[in-house]
Amino acid sequence: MSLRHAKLQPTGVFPSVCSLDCPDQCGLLVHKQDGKIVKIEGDPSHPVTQGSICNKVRHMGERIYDPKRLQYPLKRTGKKGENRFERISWEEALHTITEAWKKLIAEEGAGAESIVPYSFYGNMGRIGTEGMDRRFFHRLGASRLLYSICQAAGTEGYNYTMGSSVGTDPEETVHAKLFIMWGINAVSTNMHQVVLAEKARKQGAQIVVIDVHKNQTGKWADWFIPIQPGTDAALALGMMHILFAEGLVDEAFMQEYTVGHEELREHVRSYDPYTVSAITGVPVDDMYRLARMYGQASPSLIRIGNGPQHHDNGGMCIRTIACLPALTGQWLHPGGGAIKGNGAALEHNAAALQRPDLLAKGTRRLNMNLLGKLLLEEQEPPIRSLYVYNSNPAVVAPEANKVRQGLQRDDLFTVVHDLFLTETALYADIVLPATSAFENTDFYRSYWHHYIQLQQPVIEPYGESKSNVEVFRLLARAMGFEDEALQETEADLIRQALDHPRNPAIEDITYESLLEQPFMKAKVKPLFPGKLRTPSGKIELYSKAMERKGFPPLPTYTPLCEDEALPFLFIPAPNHNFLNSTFSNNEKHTRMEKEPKLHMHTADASRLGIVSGDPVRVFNTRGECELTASIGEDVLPGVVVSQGLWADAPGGKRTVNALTPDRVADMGGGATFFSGRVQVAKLG
Ligand SMILES: Nc1nc2c(c(=O)[nH]1)N[C@H]1C(S)=C(S)[C@@H](COP(=O)(O)OP(=O)(O)OC[C@H]3O[C@@H](n4cnc5c(=O)[nH]c(N)nc54)[C@H](O)[C@@H]3O)O[C@H]1N2
Ligand SMILES: Nc1nc2c(c(=O)[nH]1)N[C@H]1C(S)=C(S)[C@@H](COP(=O)(O)OP(=O)(O)OC[C@H]3O[C@@H](n4cnc5c(=O)[nH]c(N)nc54)[C@H](O)[C@@H]3O)O[C@H]1N2
Ligand code: SF4
Ligand SMILES: [Mo]
Repeated sequence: MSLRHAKLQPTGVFPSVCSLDCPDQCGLLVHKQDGKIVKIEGDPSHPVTQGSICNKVRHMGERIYDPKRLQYPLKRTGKKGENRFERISWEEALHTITEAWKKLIAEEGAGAESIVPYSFYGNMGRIGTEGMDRRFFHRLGASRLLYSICQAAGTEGYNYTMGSSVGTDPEETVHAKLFIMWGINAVSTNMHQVVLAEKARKQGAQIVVIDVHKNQTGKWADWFIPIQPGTDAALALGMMHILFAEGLVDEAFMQEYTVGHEELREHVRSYDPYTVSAITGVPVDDMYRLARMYGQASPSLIRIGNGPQHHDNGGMCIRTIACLPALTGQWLHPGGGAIKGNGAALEHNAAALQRPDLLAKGTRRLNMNLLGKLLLEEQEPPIRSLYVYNSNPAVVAPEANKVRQGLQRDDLFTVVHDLFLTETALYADIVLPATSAFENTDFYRSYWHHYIQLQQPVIEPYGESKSNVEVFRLLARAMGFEDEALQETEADLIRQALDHPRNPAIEDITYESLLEQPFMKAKVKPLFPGKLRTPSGKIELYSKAMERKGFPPLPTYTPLCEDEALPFLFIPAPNHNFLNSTFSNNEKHTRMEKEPKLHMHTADASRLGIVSGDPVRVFNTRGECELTASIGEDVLPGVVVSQGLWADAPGGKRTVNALTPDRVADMGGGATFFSGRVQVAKLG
């Protein structure tokens, strides 16, 4: 089955890849009949995902042909947020946008930096998400964005320890004897890691889950360890204390492959089990049991999730957890070690793809987590235009009320390019219809497994919708930019991106080879023996780089920042049937989720007179939100958890991010979605 010309064939089964922001990046088979997608299933020949896919994508066809999908460009006719638009032509849309931008660029006190692109990974295709778009905005001279909303804090933290986003090959994890799923709701967010762990379990592996919420993943575990939010670094340090004290460390490995193990040994003396238990809420006996389990099982794998790093102290927390496998030498055992992400192993030629040479030196960079504040407070130069694609900030960004207030500004010229009239698009001056990934050419590289995959168009563009790459080519032309780089084809972009002599692991992977086989495995070498990308080339238990930046050089527990003096820490996590806010506008998916719930401990609920099923108001000074109480023992007292980024009309009350702080985390400018405090009251 060749990928070539799939879109020209009305009927057949075509290999494809899931475009969503999910580590699994499944191989798919798209069934087509009379030019339309009739079924989407997993590709059984994909070595990692092996034919199984999640419910979300099994029903993706409904999203592709959803009557609500945008077919034409729109122009706003009512007030911002009012949902009154009229159809316009692409010509008019492009003209309106580029005229507005040309005016801003020429205007004194504005200039090109007054234009701000805002995007994330609604589609993981590299040329559409961090390719032609970057080239265009570099050339335009627009402000740059700090892409910090997802894993920025944890990535910086992990890199201090390990040098880059590299870890265990997930395919090897079937050999592990112990899995610690640390702050990851893998049953929902990384289902194939669960499948692999299940295989290992049949060979005797134990599965431990450390989380603040006994969700599906906690229930699946052999041992669920509830922890106070934001205290995971203390638990990891307590484990190290016991590992050193009981001689459960691999001295030879530390000697050969780490720096700072002697300093660390001294340092963790103060993290005794009693002190750590008081911080984390994990009983002393459980700490001993966990540390001994970890010290004795081999291979053991820590799957590090996003939960612990969406906190004020998230960077340091991940930096700390990432030290554990070095103490026990697990990196030398196939299947052992840790996976936070594997993005760097599959690194492509980002400079060739994004062309930073088109960028003027000193162009400002704005942290996407501060969007609301940036739009509302004075900036130099001011923000006068926002171009949103691959993202839905009115729902996904912290301090949602500020974001929406900012989007209301009459002097802000907003363009949104999306498949749907999202909550954000309701505030746009111009809305552009986007193709789905099945209508595009792009390449995909997982941030978890080691495969690179190609997407060739399977169907024709829906209505007048266009891909990101195509829209940026058109915008470049309408701006009068003559650079060849802004007109190159998808195939050109992919060829340039995959030509990366610095990463020999992908040397055999080219656009041409991917046309013949939809996925190819990068030849990633084991990390050890070998040199890491840390300054010393070794695992840095002691980091001089951190010291220079003003961080403690050794892994350290720092408490969460003071938030409002309210009784509950609020953890608004993702859910099973949406992908961030994607699918929240689809009835099948919302029906499967039933309703947006607030999980609360029985003791807290009875004090507040709340029972399961009660509508509750969750609030703080940032905003409020209305959810349905679900009472039990799945969260600790003092913690409340919601799941899912639910859609909302303006004035609606289901936006959990109305409550989340826009403080930035200790590292990477990261988001602190899970470090805000709230009060809860029964409604009505
Ligand atoms: N079904 C589904 N899959 C998804 C997504 C989705 O929305 N839905 N989103 C995708 C994206 S963009 C990402 S980044 C990943 C995220 O997926 P994960 O890495 O699983 O991250 P989260 O779901 O944000 O949080 C994981 C867990 O951390 C817990 N947690 C919160 N605070 C703490 C803490 O302080 N300590 C500990 N130990 N646990 C804590 C939460 O209760 C939650 O169970 O999933 C991707 N896959
Ligand atoms: N409270 C809370 N907030 C969170 C999180 C949390 O755990 N809790 N998680 C955070 C995390 S980890 C992340 S990654 C962010 C994710 O936030 P976003 O990246 O904004 O993710 P989505 O909500 O899925 O929105 C993606 C949008 O891109 C559109 N899209 C898809 N494909 C294309 C395309 O090819 N072109 C264009 N132009 N548009 C396209 C989709 O239709 C959708 O509207 O949310 C963050 N927000
Ligand atoms: S969302 Fe994740 S699990 Fe579902 S099909 Fe896509 S890659 Fe696979
Ligand atoms: Mo994310």
